[in-house]
Amino acid sequence: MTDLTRRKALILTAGAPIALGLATRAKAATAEVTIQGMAFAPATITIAAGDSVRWTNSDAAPHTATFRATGADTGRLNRGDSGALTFDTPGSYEYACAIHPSMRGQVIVTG
Ligand SMILES: [Cu+2]
Repeated sequence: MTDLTRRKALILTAGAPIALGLATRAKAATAEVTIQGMAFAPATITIAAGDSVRWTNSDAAPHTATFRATGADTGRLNRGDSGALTFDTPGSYEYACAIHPSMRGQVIVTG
């Protein structure tokens, strides 16, 4: 083995854990919820820990996705606006529109 070859082998070994870490992170997904007709669709969405949910408002009325228990909030979404939140901890999270409290949804985060 020449010095150059040995050096390359060491670099490849050292790089492997970094590559695995990137692959794990690349799996994180974003699930889509549409807000239309004064309702969240789907009303219940299931994601994996580390994933995000993006809400997009298709109504003329402004809406939010507000999680009272955790304080997470998309803020006010006007027509055409989107807001995303990331969920790192498994659990069941209920939310509502802060402007129209009868509009309710749920995010289920699996481990
Ligand atoms: Cu609303």
